[in-house]
Amino acid sequence: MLKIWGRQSSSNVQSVLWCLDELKLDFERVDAGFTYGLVDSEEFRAMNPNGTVPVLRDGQDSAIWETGAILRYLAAVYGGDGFWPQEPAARAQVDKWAEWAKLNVAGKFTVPIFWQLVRTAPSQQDPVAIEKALKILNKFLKVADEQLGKQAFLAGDCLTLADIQFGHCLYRYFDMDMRRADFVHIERYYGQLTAREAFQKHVMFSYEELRVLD
Ligand SMILES: N[C@@H](CCC(=O)N[C@@H](CS)C(=O)NCC(=O)O)C(=O)O
Repeated sequence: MLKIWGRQSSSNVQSVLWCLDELKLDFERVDAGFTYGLVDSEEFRAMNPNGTVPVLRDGQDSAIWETGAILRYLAAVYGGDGFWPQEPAARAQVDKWAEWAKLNVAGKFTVPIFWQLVRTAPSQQDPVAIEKALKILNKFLKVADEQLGKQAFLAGDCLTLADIQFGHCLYRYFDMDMRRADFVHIERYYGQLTAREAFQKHVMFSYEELRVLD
């Protein structure tokens, strides 16, 4: 059976759990990281020398780490052609959006915005830096908004791996107490994602255990 290590409050873990569930795969999850520990143990470091989550094992000797690699592995082995096309040119159309979302949306949202607003005590937050980070994020969200104005999902008419890499950030983006620009197509898309059981179960998960207070 597929086995994944990682706490449910990790956005990277959430994207893998969401993917596993969309692909209707059975898996076992082991809590790890943050207050759940385990990541500094010898056994865990033998699987992932970085001590980060998620980590996936699918029967092989070597575990897989790096969220993008795990997602691509699951998509290639268990995903259908709509989710992750076999043909390289068609696959690249999905992959470019997946890579783009990981770098430009998850990357420009998680640490500069989510960490500032949730994982930093209010007295230590830097509103100028947050404002600047939002401006940068909005530049990329505008690209997604335009794309989603043309089609239902980021890379076409059905859910693909690109939506997992992009969409998993949106629960926190819409749930957090912050200023949001008016992106009507992203709002429509987010509404669609929140209707999916797998998204509700794995992505719409409380992040309160991460909150730092004064
Ligand atoms: N580039 C890695 C980053 C992994 C990462 O930093 N994971 C965070 C959780 S989102 C982590 O392990 N944090 C330490 C912890 O939870 O103890 C990936 O995409 O998988």
